[in-house]
Amino acid sequence: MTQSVKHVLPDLPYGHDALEPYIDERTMEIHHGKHHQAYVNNLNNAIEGTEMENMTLEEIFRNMSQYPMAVRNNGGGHWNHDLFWKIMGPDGGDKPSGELLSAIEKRFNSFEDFQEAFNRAGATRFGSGWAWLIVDANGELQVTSTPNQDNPLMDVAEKQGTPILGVDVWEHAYYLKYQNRRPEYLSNFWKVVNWKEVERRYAELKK
Ligand code: MN3
Repeated sequence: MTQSVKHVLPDLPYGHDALEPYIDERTMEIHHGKHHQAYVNNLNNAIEGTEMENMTLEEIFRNMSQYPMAVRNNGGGHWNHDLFWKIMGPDGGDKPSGELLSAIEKRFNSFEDFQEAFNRAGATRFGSGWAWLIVDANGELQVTSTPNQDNPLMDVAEKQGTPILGVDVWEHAYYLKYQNRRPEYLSNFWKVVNWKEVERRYAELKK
């Protein structure tokens, strides 16, 4: 029998104040320490004593429609935030380079047009959710968004693929600093994107 592994809250790869002034310290403390921790706890409770204890989240997501809503919401919540912390950083901003930049320019015409499409996906996602840059099954870049804590790895997603960049547009991600100004939060998000990590994920998928 395989040993079941509890999911754990990953450490933030930087300090809570590292993304100031674009994302404020208090928001990061609550978002990581309270919201993400709750997804992890609720996920562990939801999979306890089931076959899902011995599966990776990616394996569960592939057949998400067959598993309970609590696992979809909290497993998605855990995976999505884990990605989110890693694709941001204090040395972020600017643009990607190399193959990822070429692929973005080929697919979206220019880096600025890509940013516009991504911001639009985030701004027009009604209620809570995420905007994504994904690599689809054909290796093509796509911009998409999902509701709640869904993500494009799930079989329930409209557009499927592997996210290499994502932004949380739940109000808890920006309300303390930006109140209802989601577009301003989205435009400042670019100042903290860790493109090195996004490029690494892209290269991994293109192997
Ligand atoms: Mn969140």
